[in-house]
This record gives sequence, C-alpha cells and structure tokens, in this order.
Amino acid sequence: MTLRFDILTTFPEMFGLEAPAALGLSIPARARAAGLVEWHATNIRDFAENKHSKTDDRPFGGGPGMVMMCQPLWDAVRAVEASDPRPTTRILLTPQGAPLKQPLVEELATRPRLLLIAGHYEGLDERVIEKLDPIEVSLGDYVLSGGELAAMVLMDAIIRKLPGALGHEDSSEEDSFSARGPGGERLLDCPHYTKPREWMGMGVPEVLLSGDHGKIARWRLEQMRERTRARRPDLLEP
Ligand code: 9D3
Repeated sequence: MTLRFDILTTFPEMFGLEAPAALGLSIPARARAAGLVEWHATNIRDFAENKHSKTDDRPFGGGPGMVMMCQPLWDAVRAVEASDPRPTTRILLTPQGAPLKQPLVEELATRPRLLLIAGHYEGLDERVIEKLDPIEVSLGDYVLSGGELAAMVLMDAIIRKLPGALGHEDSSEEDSFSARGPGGERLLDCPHYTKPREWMGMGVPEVLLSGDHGKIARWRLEQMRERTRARRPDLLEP
C-alpha cells in the first residue's frame, strides 16, 4: 500500500515540480519510484475566498507578524481530504509541538495517509487548530523560517521506515535511537573506519583489524555506551 503525503503550504514551490530537492535523491527517491510513497503539495492560497486571496491577517490584540486565517486552511484541508477516500492523520509543524522522536516517526510510517500543514507565519488562528485537532510536531528548540523544511525532515524520516525503502532491510533497526544495548537502553552509534589503515599519521583501533568478531562486537558496544554517556546522557535515563 502506498503512503500518501499531502502538504498544505503557501509555498508549494518548496516541494518542487517533481520532488523537493531533499526528497528527490537517495532513499526517498527510490521509495517513490518503487511506489511506496507519493506526495502532493497544495497551495492554501487557492482556497482563500477573499478578493486578494489573502491567507493571513493582523493579530487581534496587536503585535508583530501575521496570523493564518481559519477559512482558507479549513477549506484546503477539507478539499484535500475529499480527494482520496483514505482517512488522513493531520500533522501541524509548529514550534509549539512536541519535539519529534523516533517512536512517533515509526507510528506515522504505519498510517495510509498523512496531511502535513506547514506555514510561513507567526502562527495559525487558534480556532482552526482546535477544529482540525492535529498532532502538533516541532523539530526542536531552534527557529526555522517556516514549517516546510520541517515537513520535509519528517517525510524523510517516515519514508525510510517504509517496508522495502532501504536496500539493506535491517539497517534501519540499527540506527541511533533505535539501537538497543543488551539492557534495552538506547545508544548512539560507535565510531567507524575504512581504508586506508593509516591516514595523516592516524591509525585504526587494533581490535577492528583482529578478525575476532566477538571481541569487535564487545568493543563496539563499549564505544556506544561510552559515547552515549559523554554526549547524550539523557538517552540513558529511564
Ligand atoms: C516568537 C515567536 N516565534 C516562535 C518561536 C514565531 C515563529 C517563528 C518561526 C513562528 C513560526 C516559525 C516558523 N517555524 C516553524 O514553522 C516550525 C519549526 C521551528 O521553527 N523550529 C522547530 N521546529 C519547527 S516545526 C515548524
């Protein structure tokens, strides 16, 4: 079954004519060519019923920036949802959302159809958020110019989890944040090395050249734990 993404945005050009640059190569491009995923960007402006096709207006109460109006977005969602009988899971990309984590990515990868709402505005009118009742997702604590790149990041993370998207079927299981130590703990990846054996006077850890696969596996696990302790101790908390 093909996963369908619909992206609602006032900048559909960011998603390209064929594919956004970020999704036009590598795993997402292959997944699309294989029919595992399709995506459609829709311009919210096309649904504005006022005469200048305005999608935003000044905030009640004053202040900087513009607020996305309810009507164009609501009508866009309804029209896009009606274009395909599969039910959508609505997702709003917003700095107010829950920080994106791999478990949500993996849950979303099981849905038939995802509706992503991305914008370049101060925010949405709260009433349309209430009516749409979307899952609100943020990428983290930094400020982007808009939600479109966040939508592409989310799409990329989901697409690579679709069955058949990776050449190496088990490599997504071994990722950081999916990798588990024997105690079930989430761990960062270990360091990797390839040829040449010496580069700019730097060698390669001897154990990796030993051919002792048990010893190598134990060394890698120790490196994973060491790095996680040093760099991301939060991952080791329960
Ligand atoms: C002071 C108010 N700003 C909130 C931090 C306004 C604002 C800035 C940037 C409102 C929207 C945006 C555009 N960002 C997104 O739409 C966005 C986002 C982000 O900026 N950081 C991390 N994740 C995301 S998901 C969508």
